[in-house]
Amino acid sequence: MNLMLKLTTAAAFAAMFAGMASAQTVLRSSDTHPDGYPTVEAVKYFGELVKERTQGRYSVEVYFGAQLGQEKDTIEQVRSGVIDLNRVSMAPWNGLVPLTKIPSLPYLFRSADHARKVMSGEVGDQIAAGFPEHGVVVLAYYDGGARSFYNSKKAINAVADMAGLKFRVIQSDVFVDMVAALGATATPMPYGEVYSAIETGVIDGAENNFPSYESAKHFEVAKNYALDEHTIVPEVFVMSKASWDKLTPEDQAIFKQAGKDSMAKQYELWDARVATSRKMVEDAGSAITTPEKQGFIDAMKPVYDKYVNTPELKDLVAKIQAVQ
Ligand code: GTR
Repeated sequence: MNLMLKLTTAAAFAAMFAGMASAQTVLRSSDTHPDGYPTVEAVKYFGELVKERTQGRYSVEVYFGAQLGQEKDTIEQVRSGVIDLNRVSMAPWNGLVPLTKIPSLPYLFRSADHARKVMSGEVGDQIAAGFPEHGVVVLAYYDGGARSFYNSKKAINAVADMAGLKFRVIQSDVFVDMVAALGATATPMPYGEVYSAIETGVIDGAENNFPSYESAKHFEVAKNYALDEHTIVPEVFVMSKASWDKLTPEDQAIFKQAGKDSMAKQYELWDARVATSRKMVEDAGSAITTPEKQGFIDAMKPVYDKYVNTPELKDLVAKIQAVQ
């Protein structure tokens, strides 16, 4: 090799390594769900967009399957900046960000479409505005699907059948009160403990959408699934404010846009997964009932009286209901 060529090669390598050194900030993101679950895949897609649009300066590593802990713990981690990103349900934020209680209310959204429209519009922005003071910035809302009750004891055909049953709920007062209003008992508990709690009879069942009921294998221990569809709680994808504040305004815009773009992707994956999960649990022997819904809706009045208790909150509920 002649000297000139040697020098150019060395310079090229030096530039490459310098580039690599400054290139990648790998952001860590948590999710309770297993690999392949629509929320996990949507965040991976977000990561690809960010990587492409920042020319490789940022990338995202998704720690799925609760590798970094249960939701409540990972919420603390993202708030304090220990992790950069987190995809969780909106319900465990209910105790911190007051407005998140509203989309967690039973029978508020008429359909998945209604929830998607509301959350991607003005109401979604209004709710997102309450997060930064708790250490995070909202990048996206995803579809959390309709949640329904399932149990190991009996088929539920009407509200009266709920009496005396003990259900695990997500760690939120709204959920505890909702179950109490239905005549059952609520036990708040982390998601990862539900399977064995049902198996050992500590609780009779839980409530969730088809993809969670299927992927967490709860269908193996609680075969009676009642399609009461009491809530459609949005999922929320947040970034630690500590990590967000390190981004340039240009990069912040890239992250925001990538979050928005990942929403449509999640919706598409979600719809497909609801259908395959439902089929899977039916094939595995779950008995799905469609209980009389009006009874469930009527029973929720005390929950609305308790949580929609100011003119502002009443306005927000009315605004959500008015979205077509
Ligand atoms: C799922 C949701 C999770 C988690 C879980 C739960 O539907 O996607 O983020 O909140 O429910 O019930 O804990």
